[in-house]
Order: sequence, then structure tokens, then C-alpha cells
Amino acid sequence: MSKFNSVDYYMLDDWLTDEEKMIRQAVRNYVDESFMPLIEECYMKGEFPFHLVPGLAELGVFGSSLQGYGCAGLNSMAYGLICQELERADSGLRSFVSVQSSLVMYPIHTFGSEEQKEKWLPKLAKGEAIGCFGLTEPDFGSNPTGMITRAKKDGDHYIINGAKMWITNGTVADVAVVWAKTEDDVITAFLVEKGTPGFSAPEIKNKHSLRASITSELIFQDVRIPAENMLPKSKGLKHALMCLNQARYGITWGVIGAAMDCYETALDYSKTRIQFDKPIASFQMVQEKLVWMLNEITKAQLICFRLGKLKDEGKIRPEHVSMAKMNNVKMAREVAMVAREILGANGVASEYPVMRHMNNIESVFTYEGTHDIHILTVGRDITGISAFI
Ligand code: TGC
Ligand code: FAD
Repeated sequence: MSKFNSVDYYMLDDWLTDEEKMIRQAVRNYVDESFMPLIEECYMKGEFPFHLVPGLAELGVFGSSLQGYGCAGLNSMAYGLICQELERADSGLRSFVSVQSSLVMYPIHTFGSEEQKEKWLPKLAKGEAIGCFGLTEPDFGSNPTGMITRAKKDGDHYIINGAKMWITNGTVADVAVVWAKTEDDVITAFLVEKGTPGFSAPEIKNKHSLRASITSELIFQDVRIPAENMLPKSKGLKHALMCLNQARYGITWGVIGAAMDCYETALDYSKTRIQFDKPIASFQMVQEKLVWMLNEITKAQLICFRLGKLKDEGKIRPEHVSMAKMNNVKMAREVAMVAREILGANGVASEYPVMRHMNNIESVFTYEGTHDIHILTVGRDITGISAFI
């Protein structure tokens, strides 16, 4: 049973239903019992603990907010709380679930044919298949519109050529959702299965961040796939961005978990670390840092609670998600840095989770739209002027 209690200074738990609290507790217990004892070693070795995937599936975390096909059909608050608990352990764990749920199952559910849904969704929900999402290319990250990966129709097949970069779970994925331009220049999604001739997915090794997560290149050299592997309702960048909205939503909650872990670690440490014959928590400058962390976490929680309600009421706009991703990831990045400071030299030790979170958040700051891209998205919304063109 987990000993962790949420950081909840404003008693926001009052706004959760019993079911939402129960789901959070179940994920919290699983993470604390099964994942926490392994994470530091996994991070150091650069491995993801794949043997825990069936346990995660049993909790219903894969495609948790989708309906049917073995998915749990939970609301957005519950999905957010799941992400929070996972990322309290490690951003790599939340990433795994974000990609599987929001970037693989969501597009198949939303843009796929009935056959594609029947074939993939139950397996992905049970963790019997792993997926990845290929949008970013070596030369097109923030600006995916420029992508050069092509899918050319050839009878009842498509032939794919190109490359994707920085793809979470690429090497281990059974199925890749790949975004490519068709001959009429429309960005479209295709399902490319592991082992298809001409398709390879080498791992990108030696990262300093998200080490407990697999990141890969995807290489396509005349990869011939059946025409029915195209997601028939996917048409244009907008549909890729719709998937990103789902994942970005999860990140806004997830990073609060990482920040909570940093805050709790710093708070505990400050009460027991003695300098000048007093616990460092007694020093005004340390108290200021702790209060600042709690204040920032609380503001981020308020954003998420409102965002979750907007999502469930169908009132959410992509720009709302951008503002939350922008605020909350920056918050977590800074909270991790201040926590590291409070721990002094111990802040860099692997005995404490702080520097691992700090390094992880550097990736989270960049992926799913960089911090600056989200600023410009909100800027475009309020001024009506696009800084992108
Ligand atoms: P733009 O003209 O703005 O948009 C094209 C069409 O899409 C609509 N749209 C959106 N729709 C849904 N959701 C959104 N978030 C949307 N943003 C825009 C827009 O209304 C338009 O619709 P229509 O009907 O007029 O056609 O396109 P743009 O080329 O100017 O690009 C805008 C920009 C820069 C915001 C976009 O390209 C962007 O978001 N870039 C960032 C790329 C990104 O986030 N990549 C993420 C890759 S996946 C990843 O990182 C996974 S990490 C995995 C893990 O968790 O481990
Ligand atoms: P660039 O686009 O080259 O940006 C570099 C810098 O320029 C940034 O600071 C950016 O903010 C700034 N910049 C760019 N354009 C503008 C502008 N118009 N105005 C102001 N500043 C600008 N992608 C996937 O498709 N699938 C995945 O599963 C995936 N997983 C990832 C996992 C990890 C660990 C990482 C690190 C990345 C992952 N990505 C994935 C890629 C990620 O989405 C991209 O890294 C991200 O979109 C940014 O692209 P880029 O790295 O090419 O940076």
C-alpha cells in the first residue's frame, strides 16, 4: 500500500469523485510497489521495465479514456490522475502510457476502419502489442508540415520512403502510426507493422534524459504496405495535431506528479539535514523555496482541474491545452531545479529522484511541442496574428 499522500494544499481532492480517487489509489499502489524499487536501476541502465506492462494493462491505463474495444472508458480527470501517478515515478513511464494511449490507440480509434480497430485496440489495451507514433523527422520537428516522408500508391499497396526521428518506443513497437505525405501532398497516417521489409527502427542510445524510455529512429526504404493500412479518416496535419492534444493533456497532469516527488523529497530532506546546528528547514531562504514550490504546484493543479472539466464538457480548445502544457512543464522544470538546490550535493546523487526528474523534464519541455511553440500558439490565439508564417 502506498504511503504517499497527494500534495493537496487547497484540498482539491474534495472535487474528485470516489471513483476518481479509487483509480488514482490503484495506480499509486502499483507504481509504488512495482515501479519505484526498479526505476533508478532502469534509468542508469537505459532500460524500460517491460515486464511491468501486463500489470499496467490490468489497471486499465492503456487507452483509458477510449470507449469499447477493451478500453476502460474513463473520464478526463481519471486519465489526468493516472498520468500524475505514473510521472511521479518517472516521465518515461508516463511517456510509455501517453504514446500507447493518446498517440497510437486514439488515432486508430478516431481515424481507423472497423477492421483496424478490431485488430489493434484490444491487443494494445491488454499491452499485448506496443505502438509508436512517428511525426517528427530529422529536419522537421516544430514544423511537421514540411515533412518529406512520402507514401506513394502502387496498386493496392502504398510504398513509404523517408525517416522519422526521436520516436518513443520505435524499436520495440509492434505497430507504428506513421504520418507521411501522399502524392496529393496530404499528411496521412499509415500503420506500419514490425518486420515489414525495408522498415527498421534503431534505438537512439546514450541520452541524458528519459533514460528509462526507449527512443528510436524509424527508417523506411521502399516499405510496401497494404493500402488498407492507411487510417481512412486521417487527412491533414490537423488530425496529427488532434492526437497531440490528447497526449499534451496527459503531460499537463503528469509533470505535476514529477514536481510533487521533487517537492516532497526536498521537504523531507530539509527537516532532517542539519547545518549550523539546525535543520535547514528552519532557514528563511529554504522556507521561501519550499513555499514557492508548493505555490507553483497548487497553481498547476488548479489549471489541470479546470482543464479536465473543460475536456469532459467538450469545451476544451487546443490553445487551452497549450497554455497548460506551457505553464505546467515550466513549473516542473523549475521545481526540480530548486529541489536539487535544497538537497545540496545530495541533489546530484542517484539515491534521490530529483536530478532524474530534472533531466527527464528537459525532454518533456521539448517534446509534444516545445515551450516556445506553445507560447506562440497562445499568442496567435489572443492576437489573431501567427508568428509561424
Ligand atoms: P496550422 O495552420 O496552425 O494548423 C493546421 C490545421 O490544424 C489545426 N490545428 C489544430 N487542430 C487540433 N489540435 C491542435 N493542437 C491544432 N493546432 C492547429 C488548425 O486549425 C488548422 O486547421 P484547418 O482546418 O485550418 O486546416 O499549422 P502550422 O503548420 O502553422 O503549425 C502550427 C504548429 C507549429 C502549432 C504545429 O505544427 C505544432 O504543434 N508543432 C509542434 C509539433 C509537435 O508538437 N510535435 C510533437 C511530435 S510527437 C511527440 O513529441 C511525442 S512525445 C511522446 C512521449 O510522450 O514520449
Ligand atoms: P526544433 O523544431 O529544431 O526546435 C529547436 C528550437 O527552436 C526550440 O527551442 C524551438 O522552440 C525553437 N523554434 C522552432 N521553431 C520556432 C519558431 N517558429 N519560433 C520560435 N522558436 C522556434 N516525436 C514524435 O513524432 N514521436 C515521438 O514519440 C517522440 N518522442 C520523443 C521523445 C524524446 C525523448 C524527445 C526528446 C523527442 C521526441 N519527439 C517525438 C520529438 C519532439 O516532438 C521534437 O523534438 C519536438 O517537436 C521539437 O522538434 P526539434 O527537436 O526538431 O526542435
